[in-house]
Amino acid sequence: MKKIAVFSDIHGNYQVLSSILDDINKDNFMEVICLGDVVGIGPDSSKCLDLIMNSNVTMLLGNHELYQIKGTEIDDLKTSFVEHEKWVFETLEERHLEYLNKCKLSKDLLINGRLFNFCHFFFDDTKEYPFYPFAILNDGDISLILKNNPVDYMFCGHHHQAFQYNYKSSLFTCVGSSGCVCENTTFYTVIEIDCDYVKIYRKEIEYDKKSFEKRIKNIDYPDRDIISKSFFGVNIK
Ligand SMILES: [Mn+2]
Repeated sequence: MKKIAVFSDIHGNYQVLSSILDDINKDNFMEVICLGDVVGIGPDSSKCLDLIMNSNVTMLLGNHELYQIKGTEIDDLKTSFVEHEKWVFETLEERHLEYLNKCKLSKDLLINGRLFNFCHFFFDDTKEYPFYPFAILNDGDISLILKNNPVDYMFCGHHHQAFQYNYKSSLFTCVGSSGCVCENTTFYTVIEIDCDYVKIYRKEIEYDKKSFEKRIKNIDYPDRDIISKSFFGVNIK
């Protein structure tokens, strides 16, 4: 039996990322894949990227990484979001940008005759600007994408709420955001692959929410108060 671990949308939550990687390291995974959006929103983009860079995680790019290496002009962002992304950029070092420039948009794995595709959100390496701006897609859009990319299993992030969707014989799984969580637990997705079955489930783990709260209360950055409440359930005042 082969096992793959997948997580997405850490969004600067260092405490979540370190808990996930600690838990993953206790087990035996053939591959660990991060579906992007490690940076932005939360307080610790730079620390999170360092942790990813020093692990054996396959890092795929999300829109928030693309804003950093290609510029926010690639999307249709509100002015306040642009200010936020500028602040993220200021926290990054040259080594982070060099690393991100080498990361890919998607990854295919053929295991036991089944084709698995991983990407942040329907990104396509063959197109320069795939699916910009990053609109929320409806079921019809997802069907069309699966029709044009006939894989057995597709895993994405981007939407912070996890969901699954079937199109013909393809199963689409949005793993959801591991970093933007309001409780003191987070999760990652485990894929078990054997000759006669594929099992997909979520592993819930605890994380140090207290330290995260302390951190976000002690740093100021564009949109922090509203982000803190809506993405992490932390009231600043
Ligand atoms: Mn995203």
